[in-house]
Amino acid sequence: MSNIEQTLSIIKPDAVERDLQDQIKSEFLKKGFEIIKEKKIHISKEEAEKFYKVHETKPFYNDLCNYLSSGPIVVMALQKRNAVIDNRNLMGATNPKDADEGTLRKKYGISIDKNSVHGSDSIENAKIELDFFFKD
Ligand code: IDP
Ligand code: MG
Repeated sequence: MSNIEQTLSIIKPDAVERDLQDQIKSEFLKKGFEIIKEKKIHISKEEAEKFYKVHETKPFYNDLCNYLSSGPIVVMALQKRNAVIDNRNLMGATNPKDADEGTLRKKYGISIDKNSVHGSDSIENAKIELDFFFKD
């Protein structure tokens, strides 16, 4: 099988603040993801604006960037077959209210903005987002 992929996962400030990172990481491992790279960081508002640039025209952009830079986050490169889509499925819908039972956002998310995890939405964006945090 050659469709081994890597995707970017972020454990967002609301989850780090509640000390959920080990629990969330164990959920990834249980589903067969390998955590290839990992770091805990606290990004600036400017970095958050760069990361979320695709959303710059959205009404929630400013709040989103304030939020992602509001506290420490854990960024990870996750690897498995079909990592991008499998991670999106494990995360669940953007709004925890709409997320299916058993998904990370259903279990841990508080609200549409404090939804505990980020995951790349395509193979192409996964490469861009992994480079953003791990290229050095
Ligand atoms: P995703 O994280 O499920 O890929 P996106 O549409 O890419 O969702 O939005 C990025 C992030 O912006 C979401 O995870 C969420 O935290 C926040 N967000 C999305 N839509 C809204 C909204 O309507 N109000 C407030 N925050 C939002
Ligand atoms: Mg997205």
